[in-house]
Amino acid sequence: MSRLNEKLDFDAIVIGGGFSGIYAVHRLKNELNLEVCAFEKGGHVGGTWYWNRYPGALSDTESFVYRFSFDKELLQDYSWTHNYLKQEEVLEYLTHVTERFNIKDQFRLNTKVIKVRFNEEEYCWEVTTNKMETFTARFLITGLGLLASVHLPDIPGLDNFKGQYYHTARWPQDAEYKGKRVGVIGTGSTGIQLITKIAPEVDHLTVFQRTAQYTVPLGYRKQTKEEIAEIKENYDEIWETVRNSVTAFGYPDTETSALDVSEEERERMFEEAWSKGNGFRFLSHVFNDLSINPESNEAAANFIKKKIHEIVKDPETAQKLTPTEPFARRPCADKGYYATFNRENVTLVDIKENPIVEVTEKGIRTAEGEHELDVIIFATGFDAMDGNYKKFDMIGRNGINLKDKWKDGSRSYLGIMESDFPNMFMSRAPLSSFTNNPPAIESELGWAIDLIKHLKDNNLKTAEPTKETVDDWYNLCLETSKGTLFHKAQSWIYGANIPGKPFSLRFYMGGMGNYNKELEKRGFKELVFDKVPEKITSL
Ligand code: FAD
Ligand code: NA7
Repeated sequence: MSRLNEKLDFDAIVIGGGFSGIYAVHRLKNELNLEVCAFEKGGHVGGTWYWNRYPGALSDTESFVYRFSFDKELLQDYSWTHNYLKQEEVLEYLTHVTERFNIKDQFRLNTKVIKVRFNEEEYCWEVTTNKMETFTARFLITGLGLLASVHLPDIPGLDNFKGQYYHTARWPQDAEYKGKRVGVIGTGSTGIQLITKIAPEVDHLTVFQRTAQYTVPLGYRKQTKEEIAEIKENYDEIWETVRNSVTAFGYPDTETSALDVSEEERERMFEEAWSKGNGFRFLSHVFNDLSINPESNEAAANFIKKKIHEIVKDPETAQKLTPTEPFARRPCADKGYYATFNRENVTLVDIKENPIVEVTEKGIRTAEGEHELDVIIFATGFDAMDGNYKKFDMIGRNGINLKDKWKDGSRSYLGIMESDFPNMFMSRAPLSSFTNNPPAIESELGWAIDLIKHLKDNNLKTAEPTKETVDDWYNLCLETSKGTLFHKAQSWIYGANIPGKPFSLRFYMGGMGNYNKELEKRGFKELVFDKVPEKITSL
């Protein structure tokens, strides 16, 4: 392996050991032959699937496309048993990938990056870790995670609680909750999985719900060997569909609007989607306009509301579980969430009507009284997309700190680069595509790694977008999001879940197919190469 610049410690430094970090290290090391080092603050690779070990943690992308597509043999050799993957199965898969492609040793675990700085004189990144070591590299790849910066709400009195409390994304292996009085705060995708799983295992479960959720059945089931063999035979076609579709979930797109069909036919199609399962299929692949046309959206929302009232026996509980927002968050899917509220040992507390006042020694006190608990579980989500980018100093040209640059809303070029941050390539960052993640990671980092190859082959030192191209990308993202209803829901997609966070667009909503077309159309022609630092030009 020959180094690009002998003065530097590495050719490339990668931060993060999830899907993104693993993909980046593999391609940089094994295809570009670069010397690579990766830092991961966790004790194992896996990212999301290392941290989120809560009971019931499961992918809601189907198994056949919640994986890398870059290696045909890997696709054929590695298998699965059910149509969705449990947390430990994704973790095993990612561990296998690092071993199979001989990249395990590149990851320095339990090592947190606490500062990065672009050195304009040496055209390199300096990366400092919590071990107070600083390393240099020409390229920096940040796979810090889009849903990885934990959000633990600031509820008064938490320190006084005599029981245990856990956040789902920091779930300890020895967590004790079985047979206990458990309170869960949060009913997003995670809360829905957790609540359904633990309700039969605990003495009593109190669910503190702020916003009622739409969720459809997941349709979790075992897949036969024949079904899996058929998928494997057709993988080329499947990935073609994935890369050209809206959601990249492996389902074909549809041209039919919910308003193109009669009411009876619409109900029949919703019913069919309900029985097949999957939130993304329900939202985006039965009709093409549920997330853009208020009337179509309302038809879908009403269908789910009707289901809630059919499933939940107590009308008051059913009413509390009925959403009032449009059906416009990241869709949830479940294994019997609404029916869980028919259990004798489950209580629903609507904290919009009856707010949490404080955590006491014994439990949670709401405006209407105290709920005694042994365990409190926070399923309260993440400071999504840019949370981890603001946790440490990331210094680009002229001392510009990324958190200052992003203080009114985060920006990027293609979801991958930012002006003033040459040779820094982000994965799943603000203004990347709102899709199934592994194919998006392969698209974004695929483009970035091709660019690194281009720099290497042409003896170029740096590439970066201008502020104008970053603004253009933001404007295109705004344009593509205009029709959608996602801004009508107070979710992490716009940053509404974090107090004080600017409400702003954080995704390219044009779909995977169009995103890939943008990458192809633009290539590298909008970038500036080997920009001379301002200090030198002004001499
Ligand atoms: P992550 O897997 O989040 O990895 C980022 C890593 O960076 C982390 O391990 C973190 O420790 C590390 N890191 C961050 N900052 C630093 C630092 N300063 N120094 C060192 N290390 C650092 N997506 C789907 O498409 N389908 C699904 O079904 C799905 N299910 C999900 C279920 C849950 C419970 C959650 C939380 C997310 C889910 N997601 C799903 C989103 C999921 O995050 C992505 O699919 C994918 O795993 C992201 O991979 P990543 O490598 O980009 O980020
Ligand atoms: P989400 O979807 O952000 O859900 C978090 C939940 O926690 C949601 O119900 C929130 O209510 C609730 N929440 C957040 N803060 C508070 C406070 N302060 N008080 C009460 N309730 C609160 O996170 P998830 O982990 O479920 O899912 C995130 C993604 O990760 C998901 O899309 C999957 O891909 C995995 P709110 O709705 O904001 O009123």
